Amino acid sequence: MYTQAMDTMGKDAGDDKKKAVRSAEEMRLEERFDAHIDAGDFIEAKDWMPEHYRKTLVRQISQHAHSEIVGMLPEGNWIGRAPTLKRKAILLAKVQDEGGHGLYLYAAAETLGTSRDQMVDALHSGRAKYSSIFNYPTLTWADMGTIGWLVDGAAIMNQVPICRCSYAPYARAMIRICREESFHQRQGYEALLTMMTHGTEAQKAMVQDAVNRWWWPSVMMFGPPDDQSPNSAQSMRWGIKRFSNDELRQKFIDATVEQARILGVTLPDPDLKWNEERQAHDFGAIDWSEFWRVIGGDGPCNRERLQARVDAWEDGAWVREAAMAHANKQQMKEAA
Ligand code: FAQ
Repeated sequence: MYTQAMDTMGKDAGDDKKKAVRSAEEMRLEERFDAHIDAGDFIEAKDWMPEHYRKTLVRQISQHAHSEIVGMLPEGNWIGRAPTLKRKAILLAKVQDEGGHGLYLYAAAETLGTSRDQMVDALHSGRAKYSSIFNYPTLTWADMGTIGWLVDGAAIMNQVPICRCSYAPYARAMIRICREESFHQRQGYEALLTMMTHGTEAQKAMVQDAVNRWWWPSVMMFGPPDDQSPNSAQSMRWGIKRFSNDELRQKFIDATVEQARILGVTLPDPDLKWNEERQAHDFGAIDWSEFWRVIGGDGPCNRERLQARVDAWEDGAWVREAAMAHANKQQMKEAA
């Protein structure tokens, strides 16, 4: 990419004169880049961008892609046990969508000059993160509805603003992803509503239990509090993030309280109450030690999730080899 070409030039150049010229040029490019950001313009893959902007995007987009791919696992666990054909078809479609989202996002990250193999390697070796939420187990069928309602609900709240992210390939990918996430959220809510309105007492209790287990991890999905979020200020300055972690968390909680009331479930937070002055809900203390432990690799299912991804990669080696052999054969045929 252009940015990398410039770096190479810098390393090869060696003499001070060339370095000074380069840095003046770089300052000019950076000023122009900042002006584009200030004007709300989109940045395309071929445009000049500061190295830190590129790295920040690769970090966020690849983590986002990994989250979609790892996020298929907790739900995949229930495809074979869905209670009806209709629910099974919906869950299959949802999990397939997530695979597709991962692919759009890997492709968006590739436009920044990082290969899919590099990103997958970073995931498999534990260097890359993925969303904390997918390190929790799915214990009952009600978890499927609750993931749709709360996890996809939180994902939409976070991701709709990314449709206006300053990096155009990411923003474009997010538009389609958000449309599909919206279906995901609705199907989850509808599945829970069915159980809460027509279900047995045991089914209603199963829904409440799932909500109790998923509520706090969903609230944590938005990331650490703003004063402990090292990336937020710069990402907001660059228009990668449009709202801070705490702002989005608050919006999610405010939107979800009414949905919980209609559903007839209790959110497991005794301190959750409307604050007239703030025109927002107050909520209880979040256990940030749990969040840091989970993203540090020690959540309930971290090892299992990573192992499942590594196994899938290794088991799929023959498919990649066969595809390469086929492509080579086609190429040789064409050449002949
Ligand atoms: N989990 O400075 P910040 C989905 C890390 S997709 C793990 O605030 P930033 C669809 C963060 O990376 C869900 N790590 O970071 C679906 C950083 O570490 P690093 C994924 C987290 O980037 C639904 C450190 O903490 N969505 O759900 C988390 O400015 C159902 C400090 O944090 C996205 O990825 C976390 N929750 O803000 C699929 C959306 N939070 O990288 C299946 C795009 C923070 O310096 C079923 N990403 N960290 O080593 C974002 O919006 C941002 O990256 C944030 C974090 C908001 C997640």
